[in-house]
Amino acid sequence: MSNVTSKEGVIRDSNLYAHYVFKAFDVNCNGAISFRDLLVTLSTLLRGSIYEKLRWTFKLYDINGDGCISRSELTQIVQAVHELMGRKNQTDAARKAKEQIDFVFRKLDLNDDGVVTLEEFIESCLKVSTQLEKSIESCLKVSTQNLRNL
Ligand SMILES: [Ca+2]
Ligand SMILES: [Ca+2]
Repeated sequence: MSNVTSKEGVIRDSNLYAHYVFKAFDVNCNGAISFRDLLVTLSTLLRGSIYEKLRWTFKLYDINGDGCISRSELTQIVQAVHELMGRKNQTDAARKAKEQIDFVFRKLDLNDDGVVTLEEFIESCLKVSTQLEKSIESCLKVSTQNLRNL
């Protein structure tokens, strides 16, 4: 079995996000992505229910796999994304990252206990997607009405 991260010894910053995604693909957590892992993950992402997709995303964010997302885990993911996008200005990036983390945490941590559980994650994400669906629906309604009026 090959382990991409341990072979290289140090995980370089630009590879951080890839490292987290790798971990989320590694279904049985043995340090390698087998063909089966790939199939399971792809079918979840492509054909899975909204719950399955959210569960996968939750797993990506729950870096130490203890069943909840801590502020420091979210910080690591957000920083990895910023590094991926090649943000040069460190102070600016750190400030932006902190703002995003505070915002997301306020939305996700429903009982305000400092960690986000899978239940909280799914509940708040579903709320956001329902709002999004509603606004898309109303946009569609408006445009169909406009078409009828033509
Ligand atoms: Ca965790
Ligand atoms: Ca909580």
